[in-house]
Amino acid sequence: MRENRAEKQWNLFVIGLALSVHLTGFGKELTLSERRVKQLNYPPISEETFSSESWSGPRPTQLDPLISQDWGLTSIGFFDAFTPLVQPMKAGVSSCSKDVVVAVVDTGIDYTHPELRENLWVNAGESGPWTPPVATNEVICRDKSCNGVDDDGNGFIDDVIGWDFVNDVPLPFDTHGHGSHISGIIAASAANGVGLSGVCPRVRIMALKYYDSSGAGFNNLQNTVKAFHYANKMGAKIINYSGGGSEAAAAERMALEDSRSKGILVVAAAGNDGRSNDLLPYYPASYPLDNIISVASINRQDQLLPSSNFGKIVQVAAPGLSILSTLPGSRYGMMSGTSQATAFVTGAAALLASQFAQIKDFDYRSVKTWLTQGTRPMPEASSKSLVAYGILSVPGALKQSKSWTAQKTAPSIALEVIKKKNRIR
Ligand SMILES: [Ca+2]
Ligand SMILES: [Ca+2]
Repeated sequence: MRENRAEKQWNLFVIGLALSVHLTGFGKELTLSERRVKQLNYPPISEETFSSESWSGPRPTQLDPLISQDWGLTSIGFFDAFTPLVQPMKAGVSSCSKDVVVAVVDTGIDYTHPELRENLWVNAGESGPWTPPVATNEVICRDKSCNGVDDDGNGFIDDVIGWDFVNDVPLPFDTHGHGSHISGIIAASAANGVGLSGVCPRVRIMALKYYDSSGAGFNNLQNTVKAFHYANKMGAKIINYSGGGSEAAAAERMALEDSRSKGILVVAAAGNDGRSNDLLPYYPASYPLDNIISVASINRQDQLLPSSNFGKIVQVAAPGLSILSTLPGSRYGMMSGTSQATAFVTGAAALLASQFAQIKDFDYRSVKTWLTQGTRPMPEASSKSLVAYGILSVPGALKQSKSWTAQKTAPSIALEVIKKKNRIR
């Protein structure tokens, strides 16, 4: 996802250009960011997004019709912990909490997707009614999310669900697909009658767009660092980063050290070069920071994908081949790689984060310990050199977290119902 680190000079020029446009402005009718969002052809965001309770009213629980096609959920033992139709779950397991904020630093998110729009982080300081300081009859936006004012003073105007660092606009719409796919694996809505389910529905995705394949010349690394700082500042507990490169960068490492000082867990892809990260590091996964957990990818048979990086510096492996998840335009599709594996681990980390009595008790060291100690072994004889621990196991991690009473009651019945109803047409 992040190949063009060497283009710094060009990137600085482009960023300089963008900055001068920013300072010049375009006029008064629309705010600059509104105009740029319009130019980018991003869809508007639903007002319901800002009213946190609007999605959570009573509604019938309905089967997620594609859930049985998501082999990754079976692989990680999802159905041992959840009863898909009722969420939650088994005795002693707390359901995924909306207090857990997961920053997805990626290509953005389709914030209109029916599976994702209910699970967006909403910046409280940039949402809610707003009255202009000078009375006016003009038709202007009277919500903090679109008033052109940096209401929370964090340096970003109208950053209500995250930020697009590629285009420097508030709405991080995903024109690529990758970020929506990752977000769906983590938190796609469960039991809503469409699509599938994320590992941890109801947690809040903070969408931070650092990468855009059409945005050639923009510095992915520089945008990554900005996105990490945003996540650090704005209350993320977990950061999902499914990109990287072979060059270490002091600014990136410092941003992740800051994440560490704020108690944030960083889940990072091991990379898709089919090599050992012990011999040739891959960053940010390989920074020697204890708040990073690095993830390799496996197939249905628990074998490491030939494309997956590996090594003792990689902690765990998770499903990464032909993974079904959400795509922009209310669609679904398959993607492969350590990116997808990373998202499964992030979802599991979010579930573990939800087990704390209060989110302020969240402790990345504990979560990392539960994830690694709760793994199941890889089948290969040489598995010891593939990853340091083993394959992600949600029941194993929950058991480690002590709130899990290893009950094995009836998950197979729920699964059978789903299988019968979900025949592919
Ligand atoms: Ca702001
Ligand atoms: Ca605002």
